[in-house]
Amino acid sequence: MTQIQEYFNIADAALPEADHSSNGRLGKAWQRQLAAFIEKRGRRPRILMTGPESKRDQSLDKIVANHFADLGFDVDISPPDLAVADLARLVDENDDHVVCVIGPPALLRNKVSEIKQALRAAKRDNIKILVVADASSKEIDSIIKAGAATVFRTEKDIIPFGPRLLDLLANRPSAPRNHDFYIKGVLSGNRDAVTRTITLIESELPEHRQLAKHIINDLLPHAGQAIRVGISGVPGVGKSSFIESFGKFLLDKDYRVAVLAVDPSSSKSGGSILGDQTRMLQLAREPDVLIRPSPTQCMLGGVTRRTRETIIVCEAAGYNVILVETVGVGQSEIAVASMVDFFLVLMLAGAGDEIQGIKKGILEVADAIAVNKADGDNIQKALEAKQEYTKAMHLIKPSLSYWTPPVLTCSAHTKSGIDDIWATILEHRKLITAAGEFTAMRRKQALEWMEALLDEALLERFFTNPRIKRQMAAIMTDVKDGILTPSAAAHELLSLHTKTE
Ligand SMILES: Nc1nc2c(ncn2[C@@H]2O[C@H](COP(=O)(O)OP(=O)(O)OP(=O)(O)O)[C@@H](O)[C@H]2O)c(=O)[nH]1
Ligand SMILES: [Mg+2]
Repeated sequence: MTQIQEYFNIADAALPEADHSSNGRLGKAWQRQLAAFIEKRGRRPRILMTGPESKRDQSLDKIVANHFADLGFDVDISPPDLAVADLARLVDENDDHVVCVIGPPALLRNKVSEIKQALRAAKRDNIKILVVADASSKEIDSIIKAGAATVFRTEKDIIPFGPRLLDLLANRPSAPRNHDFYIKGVLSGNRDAVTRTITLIESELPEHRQLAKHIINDLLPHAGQAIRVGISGVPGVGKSSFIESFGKFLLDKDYRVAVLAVDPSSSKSGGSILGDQTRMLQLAREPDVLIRPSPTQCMLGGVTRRTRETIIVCEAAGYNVILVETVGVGQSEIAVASMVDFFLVLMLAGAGDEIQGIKKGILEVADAIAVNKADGDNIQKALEAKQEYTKAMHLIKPSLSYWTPPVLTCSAHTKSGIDDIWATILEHRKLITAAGEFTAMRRKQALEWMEALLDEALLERFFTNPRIKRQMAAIMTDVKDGILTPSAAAHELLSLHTKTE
């Protein structure tokens, strides 16, 4: 499904000779119900996956997460062994609609019952618990008795269950719609108000967007004090593990840390597996840390607006270091680099740039590079990689005359090098401030923010234009059938947009 189809909710089936292989499993009925859900609530259904043990089968987690993403859900994955009380808090903070527990059947009855109690204690007994377990009928009975709404024997049973899932979703009890509730709450650092404001920012409902816009305007004067750090690198380089160690290091220095995860990867159905929290066990428990993975949804360019606004909210709430994790493949890292003060790129030893899939563009925006996993047998290789990257960085013209991005080594596991990285970030801030360029940098970012808002607003105007909405599917079909050339079609759509009724 293309982004445009998704935006207009045009199923492949609506287009003749469509290739159904990509999302053939999703029935039309499900697509309609999902679209109705999104239209009503302003966002996709969001599910929190968890399990009873640290050694839980992570590959099964991934498979199940993918099934839910295929169904159009946004999927959060909790750290393993998270205390149930923290889990109940996470449900609220991520604004999940439902919980899914995966694991060996023998452990599930107790786990489900504990989660049930914790949700009740958190006044969220409206949240239903789904279970995926290869259980016998007897075990299923006991898991249901313990409080599960339904048990899927295998992950394959989830998709056929489809539309009935929507009946199992519960909303967070609604907050007052008044803007004072949010402003006062955020400014006093109230997590409930902070996370609710972020949900408003992520919502596609016009009334939510309107409210969010006013809130952001009023919070802006209270924001801007934090150190904003972007952390990028290819999947598996250790970004989340690094954030876990780095975040802990910052907490020990009495900083309050907000972690935002921007992940542009989304499945064909538009659902996505959100920056998973499995590697942030310690941080997820800390009261002075806020971790918020953000769904990308379908709105083109939306990531930028939402992340910037979320940064403002976190700063106004008193978080003074903001860490933004983004995958270094695609465009998101460039967007993130333009909204942070310091952009750190993590690298692996023993792999050239090409192998790592890192583009030159990402090195151009890096303020420092850190070769991660410099531990055990890998230390020597990491030091060699450090030399290679140092050479490579000399070929790139630095954006600031007084700052040559250094190449460091670190280990998220042993925590070596973490302090050097923080010292580097502080040094950068000191130099850029001394050069009188810090304010200029933030102003430039404000300009880029305005441009991003403009892009988004223009796209939105176009896509929400009723004439375009009416004609889009037919015009797409004509292009597919070769009746209309792509440029004629684009021209026709644009002229529909500018035409006055
Ligand atoms: N030896 C070693 N392994 C590490 C280190 N940091 C991360 N890892 C391992 O690398 C794997 C990937 O770590 P993540 O933190 O999930 O990596 P990520 O970059 O966040 O991955 P994505 O979110 O999928 O893009 C895990 O198995 C980690 O345990 C490190 O410093 N040393
Ligand atoms: Mg990660």
